[in-house]
Amino acid sequence: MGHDRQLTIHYHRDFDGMCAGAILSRIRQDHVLKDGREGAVVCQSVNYDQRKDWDHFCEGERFAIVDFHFHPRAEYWFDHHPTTFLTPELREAYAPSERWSWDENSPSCPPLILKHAAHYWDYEPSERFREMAHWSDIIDAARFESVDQAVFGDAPALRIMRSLTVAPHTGWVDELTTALIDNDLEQVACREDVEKAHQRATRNRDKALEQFPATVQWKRGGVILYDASSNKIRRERFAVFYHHPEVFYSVGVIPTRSGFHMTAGENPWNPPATPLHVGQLMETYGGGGHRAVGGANPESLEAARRGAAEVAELLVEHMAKAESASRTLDST
Ligand SMILES: [Mn+2]
Repeated sequence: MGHDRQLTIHYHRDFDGMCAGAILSRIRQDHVLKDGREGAVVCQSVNYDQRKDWDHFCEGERFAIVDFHFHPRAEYWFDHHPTTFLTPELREAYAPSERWSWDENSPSCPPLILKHAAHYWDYEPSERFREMAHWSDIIDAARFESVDQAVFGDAPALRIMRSLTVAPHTGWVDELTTALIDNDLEQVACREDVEKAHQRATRNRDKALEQFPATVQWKRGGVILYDASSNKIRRERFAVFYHHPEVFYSVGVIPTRSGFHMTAGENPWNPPATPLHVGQLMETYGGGGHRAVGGANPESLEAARRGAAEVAELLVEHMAKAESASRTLDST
């Protein structure tokens, strides 16, 4: 049945996806090689462009997918994204099994693989895999203890995360993921190429922090609006909350490879007392997201700017209403 053929583990190219790929790779090698059915296991990142021809994804090959969309031909599949099913038919095709698991309540992918492996394959995770799961939850769900940790954190996981923003070539994440199969985060973070990339990334971060204030359009009622669409500036995801820790919401415009993106989110370190569902708000603009963070990709820069400004105004209104409601409650 061709079981001697190579199994390719396709993983989402971000920190938790890489850890998920490495962990599944190690588990398969440890626990399935024993029964002699498994050939080599290789980790290869997958990207959003590959969704276009999803039906024919890796046709005729043996593959697994982690931290990315469900595929019915995947030999193993693990994900935590609520948006994992590309069609209702694909949703129908999924049922939890010994080889597939989906848990949209998991903050990241590695913990759900470890849980699954303990349950089905009697797998006892090593300390280094527990460490990867721990940091994956923090990084993927933006559960940093402070904005300082998010921006300046120096733990090995955070150094790797930051180095990914300046990957020297496309195959690099595969190299790091392969290294994580047999090494801990500290060992991978101390690789010369990771250290070099990390130094470059921190210089970019410092520049981004410096350039952020000039992008601010206005700040009012606990909401800040910025326009970081210029291709002449560096961007840092949490620069807005580093400079403006007192705001409840940020709304901005940023460039992407395929146009402009409007993004809105709660301040994770100063969340609003009565939050609005930001993802639902973004559905009006053809986008989506979670309660705390969402985005959309309007057709033009102008539309993105207009949309962002509208969303920001709506959030100001919401905050004002929420505040007057709580004042009314206080006085009764
Ligand atoms: Mn991911």
